[in-house]
Amino acid sequence: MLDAFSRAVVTADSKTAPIGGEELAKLREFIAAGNRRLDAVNAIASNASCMVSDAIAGMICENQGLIQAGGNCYPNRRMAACLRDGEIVLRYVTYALLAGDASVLDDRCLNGLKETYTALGVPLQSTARAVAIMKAQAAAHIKDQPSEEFAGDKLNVMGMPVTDDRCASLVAEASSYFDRVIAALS
Ligand SMILES: CCC1=C(C)/C(=C/C2=NC(=C\c3[nH]c(/C=C4\NC(=O)[C@H](C)[C@H]4CC)c(C)c3CCC(=O)O)/C(CCC(=O)O)=C2C)NC1=O
Repeated sequence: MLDAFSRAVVTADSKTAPIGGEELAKLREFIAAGNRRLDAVNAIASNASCMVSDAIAGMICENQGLIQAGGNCYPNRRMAACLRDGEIVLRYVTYALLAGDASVLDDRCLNGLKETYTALGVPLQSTARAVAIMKAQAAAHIKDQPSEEFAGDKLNVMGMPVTDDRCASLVAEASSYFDRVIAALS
């Protein structure tokens, strides 16, 4: 498992090169935006259980066969496993965002997941749909702009200090981790 710093070291070492100007500039940027990153991580972590239950509920709403006999979210034991998996995925995406590197997500969550799901008959597309919903939720929470329309009485605005671009680069980075999960299941 790597983070932005150890990644720079491993990359430089593989080229037997010193840490150069470009890598240092990237790390300087990583440090300068460090508090934003922590706020982004906190915005997701603080809303995680609501995000997961909403994403799984949304996925099932769109495909109700999942909770009927023969569906992979039936009976309750499988429903619980599905909710747990949603939580696992979101947790590892949050770790990756904290580290600024996808390796923790790849190594500890995605490695072998598609094979496990295929063996158990867990529908990959439905899982990808739930992950896509979490991606949209995470973007809204990092921007601290969850929509009233979707959140209803569960609306939770963190009240973080807001930058002009509403942390666009962190939104993009978090989105790339969700895309990585979807790609691993495709
Ligand atoms: C740390 C990393 C890690 C991951 C990622 C993980 C996933 C994981 N999900 C599993 C099962 C499962 N996963 C699901 C998930 C779903 N079913 C659906 O229809 C939905 C589309 C979807 C939820 C989004 C279900 C229903 C099972 C149980 C399948 C079964 O036992 O028949 C299993 C098999 C063992 C078990 O049931 O606990 C594993 C290993 N375990 C881990 O340790």
